[in-house]
Amino acid sequence: MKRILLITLCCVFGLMMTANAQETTFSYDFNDNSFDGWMGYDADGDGHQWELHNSTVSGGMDASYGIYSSCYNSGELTPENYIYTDKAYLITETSKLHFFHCQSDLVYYEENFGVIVSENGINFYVVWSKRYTEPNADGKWGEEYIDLSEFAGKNMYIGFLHYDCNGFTANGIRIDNVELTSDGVSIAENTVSFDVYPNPAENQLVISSDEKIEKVSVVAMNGVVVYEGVYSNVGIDISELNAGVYFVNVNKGNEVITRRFVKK
Ligand SMILES: [Ca+2]
Ligand SMILES: [Ca+2]
Repeated sequence: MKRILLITLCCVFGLMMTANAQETTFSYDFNDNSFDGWMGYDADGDGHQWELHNSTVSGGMDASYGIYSSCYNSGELTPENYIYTDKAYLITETSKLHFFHCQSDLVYYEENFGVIVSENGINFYVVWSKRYTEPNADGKWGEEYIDLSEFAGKNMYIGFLHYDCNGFTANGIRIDNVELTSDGVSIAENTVSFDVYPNPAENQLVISSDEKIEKVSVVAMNGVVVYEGVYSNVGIDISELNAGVYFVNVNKGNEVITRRFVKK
């Protein structure tokens, strides 16, 4: 009964969102401990879904929240857990889904998960999947860029599926810092000679450019502007920022060019 209700809700949502679904990018670090922008579906019906965690074993990659789906919870589970955007995004020829992933246990590591897409928010297709055959080294996260260009011109719901694994050999999968990028919108084209270094950076972020930079801003993944001002050649002091992914925006005429960096 629950399942039927959820699918009906998705239908309504899908129709509502089609009319104004023209956004081409998003980014989520989940550090606000919120599923805003996402929907979940417990297809195996065991009551366990994707959750927000911030513990050292099941939390996000930046010592804060990430999303987590378990294979074990007081007993072995066989998850089929969906999480996906609550609206469809317009996919372009350059659209990529960028994210990080890590197993929650170095012994029970045999997770299987995939990237899913759907045109209607009901029928999802796995466009990429990964089965861990060995754990990521302790503390290291895998990083993926999934090419979505085959869906260019379509509005797609995008998400993750944790499936085809169990609590006898796996414990849970962690995902964090999920972004949909599309060149020319969120990530500038590579022809522009402008870059930031070092990357990752800890204290000082330097911008290299063949033109004088006038105005610069640094934006966190949740959209909050953490620095705005004129740029001096010594760089931007980022020592007070929390660890995570940020974007540097530089104004060039009427254009805003963006680069991404990681704060250690
Ligand atoms: Ca996070
Ligand atoms: Ca489940």
